Amino acid sequence: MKSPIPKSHPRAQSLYIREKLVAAFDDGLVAKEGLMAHGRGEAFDYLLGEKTARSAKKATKAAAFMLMHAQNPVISVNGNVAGLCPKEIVQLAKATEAKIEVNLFYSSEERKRKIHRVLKKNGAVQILGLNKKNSIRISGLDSARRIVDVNGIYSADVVLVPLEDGDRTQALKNAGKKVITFDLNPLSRTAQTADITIVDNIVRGIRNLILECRKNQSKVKFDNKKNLSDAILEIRDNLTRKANHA
Ligand code: PTJ
Repeated sequence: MKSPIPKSHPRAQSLYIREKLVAAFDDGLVAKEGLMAHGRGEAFDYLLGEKTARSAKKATKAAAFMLMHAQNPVISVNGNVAGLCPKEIVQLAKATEAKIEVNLFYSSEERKRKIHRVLKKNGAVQILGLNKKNSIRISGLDSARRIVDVNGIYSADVVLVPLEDGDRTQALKNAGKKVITFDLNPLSRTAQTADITIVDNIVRGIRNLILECRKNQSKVKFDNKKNLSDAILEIRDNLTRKANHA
């Protein structure tokens, strides 16, 4: 179906991203709750001016360094991520030699299979999280996300958990892992608990992360709490600019 959104629309990019997510919902990749999560993300993206902020660029450099220097990096994929950027997930996995693991909050075997299919179609060679024989529990977590692959998240040293609900980041950290996330809400529990939070829309941010991983990275001095405060100040400055032009 042809998109009704004209390219000249001031919020065209956001509206295209929304269309993509809704199409993925219709295809059975995204949970109902994923639509709400997306709405929350849109609100924060609007506050950020729908562009990549300086703080996000800094976090991206730190994340690229961490991923490229990891022993066993894993990218955790949920319904929203599979719906929004399956091709880029595969590109990032190739650039960083990371494993891909499907790990859902609202778990369903059918949705897992659909996500698996979409990742395969986009070039993924190996996808973890489907073979029950390799399942193991991580402690300190009640949701379906506690079931992980023994060769994937369970044994990872660095895990990328984009668009995450609250508890898992802490559980992964308790298990000694470094956690990187994409989260448009700088105040969410995941954003606040991760080692590196990229406060950006994953659709923009993952492309920057892939580019950064393909470069020669140098270690950047990075403090996640400080960077999150910078992201909040960038939102405030953007709102002040908007208010002054209103
Ligand atoms: O597919 P499942 O079953 O694993 O479920 C996935 C969702 C996303 C429904 C689940 O993880 C969830 O409920 O997440 P939350 O608690 O809503 O958290 C998602 C976070 O991602 C929120 O802080 C949103 O602001 C943020 N977010 C939403 N869309 C984007 C985003 N961050 C970056 N880019 C986005 N496009």
